[in-house]
Amino acid sequence: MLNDQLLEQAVRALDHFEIETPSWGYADTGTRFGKFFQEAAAIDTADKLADAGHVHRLTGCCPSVAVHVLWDFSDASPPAAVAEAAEQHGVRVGSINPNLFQDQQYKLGSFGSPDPEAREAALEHCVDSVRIGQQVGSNLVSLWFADGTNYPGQDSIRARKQRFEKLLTECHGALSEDQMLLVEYKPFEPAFYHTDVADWGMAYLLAKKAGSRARVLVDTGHHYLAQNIEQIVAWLLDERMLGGFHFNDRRYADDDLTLGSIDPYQVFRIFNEIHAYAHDHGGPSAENAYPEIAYMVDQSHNLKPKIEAMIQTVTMAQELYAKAALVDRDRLAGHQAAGRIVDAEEELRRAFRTDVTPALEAWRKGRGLAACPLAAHRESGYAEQAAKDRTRRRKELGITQGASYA
Ligand code: AOS
Ligand code: ZN
Ligand code: ZN
Ligand code: ZN
Repeated sequence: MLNDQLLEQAVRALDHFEIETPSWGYADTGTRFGKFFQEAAAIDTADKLADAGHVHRLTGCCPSVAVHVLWDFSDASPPAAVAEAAEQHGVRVGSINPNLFQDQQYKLGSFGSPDPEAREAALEHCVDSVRIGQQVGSNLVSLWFADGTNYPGQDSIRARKQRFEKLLTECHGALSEDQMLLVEYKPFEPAFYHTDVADWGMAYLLAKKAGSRARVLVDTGHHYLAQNIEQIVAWLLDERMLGGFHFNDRRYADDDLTLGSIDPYQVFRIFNEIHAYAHDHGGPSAENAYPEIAYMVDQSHNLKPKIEAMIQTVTMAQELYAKAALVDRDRLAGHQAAGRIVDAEEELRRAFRTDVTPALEAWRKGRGLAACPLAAHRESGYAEQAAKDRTRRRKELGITQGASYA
């Protein structure tokens, strides 16, 4: 049950919890087998920012938008214009995501490629991305590498590691003082024999070697099924190397389903580690004890309506974050010290079971927001209007659905 004190505790936790939504989550995406188009899907960067602004207006906790250098910037859409469009829609540009996987020259990899020209192009693109960040006032550059090999013997695993060390350090050297570099790991796909940055340990090592402003990015979908993600989070927190998250859920691997749709308890356990860390570093009311973590969504909704899927994910994240804030840390510590295993686990389960809806509603009310962002979105008619406008614009521009124009 949520008594007044717990309600207050949950509401306070939400105050510092901001979630970045990705520009690519608003456009037509699919799987490698095909795309199913949505009339309301964003056509260009301006549409994506408008949709992100709409999500932020409804949820009150998504003030920034992750952008993709290749998909969101062009001559027609330079950094200054993107930043301005974001501002117009009530959001700001968040993490900058270079694209090191689509160009033909990256067939054998980017930072890890045996081809010096490909490596040079990759580094140049990353340094350009760092500069874009500086131009738009974003302090996060987020790196994900598709690099790896498909067959045993294809390339030297150690040589590739060394190439990564060198280029990441060079990329780090381009950062300004307030910029951070995030290094994301993924066990497989698109490389299927070995992936250069395959797990948190490799990302940790590379980030450490790159420089003092590099951290590890944990994408919740990038683990083998049996892996204990909250342990990874706990270790990275303890080493002060946790830079951020990419939220999504999965039944198998990188399925990019909406957060908590398959296993909400997993997400709760991750948040539990973050609240526990903050508690140990300043007590329950010390808000500045929370480490700086970039909470970002990385999902590709090819069947669910895009904005609805985003709102579901954001509100699910808030719900689970609030629940995890309800764990009684002192009581838990007592159970742990005395070896009361069942009571310790029950402390977590009690928090997980608690219905935090009144806390979410109170938090939203305090900000003049509707109690249920999803219902408010449906009532707004935004998606229907976007479908109409964007269908008309596609006709006028003579472009086919699914194409994305920056
Ligand atoms: C790919 O699997 C990673 O999750 C990336 O973080 C992300 O999907 C990509 O950078 C989007 O372009
Ligand atoms: Zn990701
Ligand atoms: Zn992924
Ligand atoms: Zn994913």
